[in-house]
Amino acid sequence: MKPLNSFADLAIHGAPPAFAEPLHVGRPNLGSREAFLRYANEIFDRRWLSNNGPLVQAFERRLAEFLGVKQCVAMCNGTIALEIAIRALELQGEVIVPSYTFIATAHALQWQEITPVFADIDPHTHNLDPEAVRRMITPRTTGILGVHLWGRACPVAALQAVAEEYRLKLMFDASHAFGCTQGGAPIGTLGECAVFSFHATKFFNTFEGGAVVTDNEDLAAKMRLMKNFGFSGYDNVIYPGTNGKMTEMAAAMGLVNLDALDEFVAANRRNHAVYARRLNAIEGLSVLAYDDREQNNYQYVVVEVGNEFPMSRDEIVRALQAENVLARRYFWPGCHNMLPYRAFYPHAGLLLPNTAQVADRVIVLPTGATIGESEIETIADIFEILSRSKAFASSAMNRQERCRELS
Ligand code: T4K
Repeated sequence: MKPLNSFADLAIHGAPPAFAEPLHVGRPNLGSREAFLRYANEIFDRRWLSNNGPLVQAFERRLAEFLGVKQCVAMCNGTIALEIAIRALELQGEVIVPSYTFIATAHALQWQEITPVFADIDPHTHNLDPEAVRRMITPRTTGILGVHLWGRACPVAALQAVAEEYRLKLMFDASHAFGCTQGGAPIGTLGECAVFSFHATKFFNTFEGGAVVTDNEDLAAKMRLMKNFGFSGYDNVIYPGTNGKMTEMAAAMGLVNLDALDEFVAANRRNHAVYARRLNAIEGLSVLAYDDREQNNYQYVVVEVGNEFPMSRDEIVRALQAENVLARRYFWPGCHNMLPYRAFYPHAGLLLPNTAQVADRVIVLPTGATIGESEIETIADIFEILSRSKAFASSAMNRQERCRELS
C-alpha cells in the first residue's frame, strides 16, 4: 500500500493508484459455492431449467415467509417485475414517481405508455415528499409509485393518505429494501404490492432477478399469468402476457444467498460504521444514517458533500476513481434530465429543486463483503487529503486532463 500523507501521494498528482484492483460499488456478495454447485448438479439431473421449477417455488415460499407476505411472485429482473406489477394494477395515464431514483422506475411506466410525472423529494431523507406528490396530481393521475431509496422506507402513511384522498393506487419500488423494516414490519408488506430487485449489484442477488410481493391473492394470480405469456394450463392463453420467468439457476443462487444474508448485512453494517466514523469527522462530508431501531441492509454508503468541503462532488469522484475507487454519482442527474424525459419536461427542474440539490451532492462508495476495514481506512485517508486543498487538487486534475488530451 502506498503512503497517503500529502497531495503528492494522490493518483491525480501522478502517483500510482491506492488500489491495484478496482473497488466496485456493486461487487456481488456470494454465498456458499459448494451449496450452489449442489443445486446446479440437481438442476442438471432433473433437466428442469425454467418455467416455475421446484427451486423457484421453494425460493418464492422462503421469500414470502421471510417478508411476512401471502404471495411472492419471482421474476427474471426487477424492471420486468415493476412493469408487470404496474400492468396488473391497471395503472394508466399518469403515475407520480420520484425523479431521484434509478432510471428503471420511470422506464417501467414509460415502456407501457404511462407518463411518469416526477415529484420532488425531501432533501433529508432523499425519499418522496408527500406534499410535492399532491401538487403533481392531475385528472389523469392513476397511481403513485414510491421508492424506498437506499433501503430507507419512504413516508408510507402520508402517501397512503394522499392515495386514498384522490383514489389512487399506491405501489412501491423496494429494489433497495430487501431485508429492511419500517416500524418493525418488513418493507414488502406496505401498499398494494412491492417490487424487489435481486440484480448482481444488490446486496442479495440471484445473478439477475426480482420479485413482486403482495397480500392480494387476485393480484398475485394475475401477475403469475402475466409473467408466463398468460398461459392457464397447456394450450390455453387467457391474458396477453410476457416472459418474466425466473430461471432455476437464479433461484438456486437466491436460496444459497438467503442462507448467507446475515453475513452480508453484518459486513455492510461494519463497513457503514467505519465510513461514518471517519468521514463524518471531516468538515463538509456527511454519511447518510440508517435508523438502528429498524432492520437495515446497509447496502448503500451514501456520502453528501456540503459547501464546506473544498472540492466539488465531481472533483472528488474523479480523484477517487484515479485511485481505483469506483465511487458512483447515483442517481445524478435525476430521471427528468435523462434524454427520454428531458424533452417531456423541459421545465421539470423548476419543480424539483431538492432533487437537483441532492443529485449534485451524493457520492456512493464501495461496500459489501469484499471490502474490509483497511480499504475503508485508505479511502478515508484519500478524503482527508482532498479536504486539505482545492487549489492543488484542481490544478493537478487539469494537468492530468491536459496530458490526456495531448497523448
Ligand atoms: N428500481 C431501482 C430503485 C433500482 O435501483 C433498480 C436497479 C431497478 C429498479 C431495476 O432492477 P433490475 O432490473 O436491475 O433488477 C446498477 C444495476 O444494474 C441496477 O440493477 C441497480 N438498480 C443500479 C442502482 O445499479 P449500473 O448501471 O450502475 O450498473 P454497472 O454495470 O455500472 O455496475 C455497478 C458496479 O458494479 C460497477 O462498478 C461494476 C460492478 N459489478 C457489476 C456487475 C453486474 C460487478 O463487480 N460485478 C457484476 O456482476 O446499475
